[in-house]
Amino acid sequence: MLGWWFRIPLWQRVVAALILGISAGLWWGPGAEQIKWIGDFFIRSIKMLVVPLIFFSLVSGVAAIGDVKKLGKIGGRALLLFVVTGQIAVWLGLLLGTVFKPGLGIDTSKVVMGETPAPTVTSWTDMILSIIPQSPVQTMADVNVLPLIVFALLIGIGILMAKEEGEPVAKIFDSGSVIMQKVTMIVMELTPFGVFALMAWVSGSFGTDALLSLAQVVGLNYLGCLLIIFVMYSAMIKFLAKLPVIDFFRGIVDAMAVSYSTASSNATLPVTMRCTQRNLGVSKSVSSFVVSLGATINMNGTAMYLGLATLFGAQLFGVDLSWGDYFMISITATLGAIGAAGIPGAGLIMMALVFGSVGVPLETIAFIAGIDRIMDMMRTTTNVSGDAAVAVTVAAMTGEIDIEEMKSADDV
Ligand code: DAS
Repeated sequence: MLGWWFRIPLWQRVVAALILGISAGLWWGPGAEQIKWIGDFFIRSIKMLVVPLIFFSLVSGVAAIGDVKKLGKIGGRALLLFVVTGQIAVWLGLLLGTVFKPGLGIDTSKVVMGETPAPTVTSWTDMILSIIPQSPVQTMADVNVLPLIVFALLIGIGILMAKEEGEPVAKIFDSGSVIMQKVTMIVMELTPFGVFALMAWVSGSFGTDALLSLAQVVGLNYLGCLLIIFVMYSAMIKFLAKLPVIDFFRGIVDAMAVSYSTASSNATLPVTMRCTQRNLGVSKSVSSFVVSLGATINMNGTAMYLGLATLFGAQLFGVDLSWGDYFMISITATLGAIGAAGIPGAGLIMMALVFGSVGVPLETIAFIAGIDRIMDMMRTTTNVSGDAAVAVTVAAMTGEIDIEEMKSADDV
């Protein structure tokens, strides 16, 4: 009876759900909140997968790499691409904010100002200590992805170094990884319903009036993200991975749609892994390692946005910024993007870190918090697309990609 439904490629069902959801929300208005639980059900279902999927895939993926030197080669390239693309993203945000000046022309005279925090810089030591899990089990229970990745990496490296004695354990993680991918496929069937409900809630709650009042900063956020996705990542795929750009984007359509509707890199992680492995032929080793790491520390959309938002706040409240401040923003925005968790609203939280580093009033957050979700969706899509782009590029550079396996999205 439902055969016809499953004959439609998932990505087409998801894109249709995205469009129908937005239309339904604009028609229904705030009442669409009543079906938000369907979206929450979907998000909980995929969040359930994050810890076991990362743990089994990453350990199995690292163990499959074969030797620690090769792991270093893959990790080194991935981190270099993360840093370079992150810096380009931050400076793009600063450029857009400087050229278009979105913060001018909004009346802030009635805003009751708290005391603006003195410029601070985040503590490096806390950032470094936070990546070591105190208790691996607690880290899993808290879904603390970065320390979980460190623990899984260490287990994988331990298996590599144990050679034959590590093989029985490697086999357990290999089958665990396959099982988690099958469970992901089952949960993925909920995507069209979750995306429809989430998009109806978002467009019904925010509608057009909230957007119009801050249209310029929303527009610049979308412009910056689209430039990162379709210029920077396309160039990376074309000139570094030397692969067809069209095939890349067709292969990650599902991940882009899920990241846009959930505004969560972590929740999209199972989909990003599936897209890079199944549609783009990236090896499980590179996909599980680079995509997991990327979902946590590679957030170019967030980095660009933090730069743009800081200039928006400085213009809003007449704070003059020097070149030294711009460099400070480029550092703290990068740190903020690395420190931001792959969950909805993470970028909004990190804004306080960047604003504080150059003395921009935190009251700025009050102006943009109301529409942050609309911008977060695009930031997250940019973050996830970047994770996939780096995974494909590193795989192509290290011979860990099977071009024949690269299927069109229709086969998914
Ligand atoms: N929502 C975050 C993510 O999951 C991005 C952000 O808040 O900027 O990537």
